[in-house]
Amino acid sequence: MRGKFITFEGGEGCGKSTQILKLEEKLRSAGIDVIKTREPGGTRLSELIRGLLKDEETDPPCDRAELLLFLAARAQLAKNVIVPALSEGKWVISDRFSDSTFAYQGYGRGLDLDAIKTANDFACAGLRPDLTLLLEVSSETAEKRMRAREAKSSTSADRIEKAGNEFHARLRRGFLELAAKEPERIKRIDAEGDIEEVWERIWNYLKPLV
Ligand code: Z5A
Repeated sequence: MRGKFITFEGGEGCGKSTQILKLEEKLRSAGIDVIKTREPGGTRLSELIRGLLKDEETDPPCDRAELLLFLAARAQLAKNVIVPALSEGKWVISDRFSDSTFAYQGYGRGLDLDAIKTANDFACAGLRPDLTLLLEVSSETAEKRMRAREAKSSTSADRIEKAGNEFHARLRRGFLELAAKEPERIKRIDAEGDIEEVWERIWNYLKPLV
């Protein structure tokens, strides 16, 4: 039986990576064979592309090049990791997938949404998540979490994180429009509150599937 493909989406600092770790642990303890991955990334080539996308030293990609790099990373991940795992009955949970491209490159950068859809369908051969959890926090909460993390790990904001408030506001609105178009697949999760509170809300959606 085909496994389930679950993706987590949202703006930076919404807490996806933290909640994905909890889900991975929970699924394993329920005896489910699960693979956790992230986008861009998840294969050697896709991780190299991730490095290019985040690099600030060389010439930054123009908007179309950025889109194509995200899609190249996804094509490799979908073909070599996600599709084989699902067909072996494994569950795959991914930190971001196609909805991020519509939100960031479509609503954020302003690239044509129909063109993105065509290119994205080609890149991942029509692979779509069974369920997407969209984690929502206010921009103030996201900012606070990002600053706390930077202070803890002495990292600084990358090229996309530094794209400006207007860009981030557009992509947040984009995620909401995507959720409104596909309410069956994309579930909006209130991600305000502490880690355990958010986890409870997520688990409520997933418990019946498990
Ligand atoms: N991108 C794109 O443009 N197009 C695409 O097609 C794709 C991606 C696939 C990937 O960056 C970038 O690529 C991203 C979108 C773009 N751009 N940006 N900017 P990434 O993978 O490096 O990072 P990210 O996906 O944006 O996520 P993140 O910044 O790592 O944040 P997060 O995963 O949502 O949050 P977190 O790491 O779980 O939590 C952040 C901090 O908050 C951390 O210190 C936690 O301990 C803390 N935290 C988490 N939850 C809580 C709660 N509930 N309370 C308090 N503190 C919390």
